Amino acid sequence: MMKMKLVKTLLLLLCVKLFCYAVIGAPQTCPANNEDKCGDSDEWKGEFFPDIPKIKYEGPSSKNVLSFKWYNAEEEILGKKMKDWLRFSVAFWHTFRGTGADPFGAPTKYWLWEDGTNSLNMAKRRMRANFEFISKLGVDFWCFHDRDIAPDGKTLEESNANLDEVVALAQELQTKAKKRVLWGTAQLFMHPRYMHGAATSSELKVYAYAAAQVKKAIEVTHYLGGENYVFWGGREGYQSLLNTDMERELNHLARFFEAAVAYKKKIGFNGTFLIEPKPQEPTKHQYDWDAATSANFLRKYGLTGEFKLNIECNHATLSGHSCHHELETARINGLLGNIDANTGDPQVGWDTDQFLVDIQEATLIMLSVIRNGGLAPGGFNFDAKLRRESTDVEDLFIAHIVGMDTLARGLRNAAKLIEDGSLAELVRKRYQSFDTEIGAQIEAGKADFELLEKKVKEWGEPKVASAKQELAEMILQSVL
Ligand code: XLS
Ligand code: NI
Ligand code: NI
Repeated sequence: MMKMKLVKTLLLLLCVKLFCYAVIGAPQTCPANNEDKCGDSDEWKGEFFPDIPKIKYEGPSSKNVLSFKWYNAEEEILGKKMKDWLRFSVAFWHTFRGTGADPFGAPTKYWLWEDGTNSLNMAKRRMRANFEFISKLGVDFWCFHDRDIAPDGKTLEESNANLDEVVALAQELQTKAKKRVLWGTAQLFMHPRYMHGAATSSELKVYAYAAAQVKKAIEVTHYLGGENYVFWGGREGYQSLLNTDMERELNHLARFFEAAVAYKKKIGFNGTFLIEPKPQEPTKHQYDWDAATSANFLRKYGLTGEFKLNIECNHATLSGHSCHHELETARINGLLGNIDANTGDPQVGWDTDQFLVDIQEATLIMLSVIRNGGLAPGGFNFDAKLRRESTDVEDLFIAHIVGMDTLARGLRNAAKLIEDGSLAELVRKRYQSFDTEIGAQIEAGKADFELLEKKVKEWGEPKVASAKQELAEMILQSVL
């Protein structure tokens, strides 16, 4: 009897609870250590992340993991708001399609909103989670591949129809949330048809398929008001030169880009086209090896005016350069358009796509960005994932927060370095011998070898000054 009564009471309680859910939506939870924050219900509202408040700036002394210590969106640094220098973007593929699977093991992440399928309904639900996530995080942009946001169909028509359905919802959600697309792209590397490449495939029908897919991806990026469009040539490269006509493949790639430019103009898409260099992985050799190789490709085919580069820091280190080097190479060639913000592991030789946490590296990155006058219409896309072993929903927020704080700190440091001026002075002094009459003649291309030989005879053996490398490092360290 007692038991029956208990069951009845429990059932009643459950009904009341269910009724409440139906009327007021999902319950709001309030972590024990954060009770004082739960008064303001708007901060915690949400269907997917009810345990996470809207992330706010609390300053460097805050111990709240769910707050910014250095990124203060509205604060002005060197005459521009932090949010306008940084233009952060969440990468849909890592944050919402990353499962933690690796070549040795199954997925490790089981997000509550996932139902384990790749259905259209699931795609829509995920899209809603995406906008709740970026709204709580306080980021203005997002980036996507066509196939991350909507399931691939059996035919191109079916894939396009799926994409249209998800994109219509994305458009509605992003308007409501006041968010924007930093860039869109086509996934031309996962499907087996692309095993020999897409635009550089040895198969004509694959080239055509890739063209049709990119055509649609540009259309939906345009529809969503995307500010850029990225070409990452994951399989545009080779595994063996013995079976490869490299010259023909590169010509095909150039024709593909020309056709993309023509189509972009035809439909009135004004976003910037970006090429994302990477030396290898998945191919042994990717044609867009690094910034210099990509710049040369664009120049050879007369495409420099139509494209800029999207520099990814982990790709930079894979090609044997620092991220700073790649950014400077892009910048001095007038090609710095966007940054895929991530980092590799110094002990690991592949694209681990970790969130950037190195403050010194971030300072050098921001030095290039400031010298470039910012990145707009580009920005910082977090092409970064949680590691396999990080499996809490909270980790998704923490990872982005630390990534944003690292770059914000880099921005503050770089501004200090510029305002201090001693590094610039060190560099100026190093080259001051060229600030002379003969130096000016050399730089203007007016000093021939005979003149310089005459001068050497007049001057004798040159006295060579110190490079002051350690001093430069000391100055850099003083702002970290
Ligand atoms: C992979 C690339 C990829 C591009 C978009 O290494 O970084 O994620 O950014 O296709
Ligand atoms: Ni990338
Ligand atoms: Ni990458």
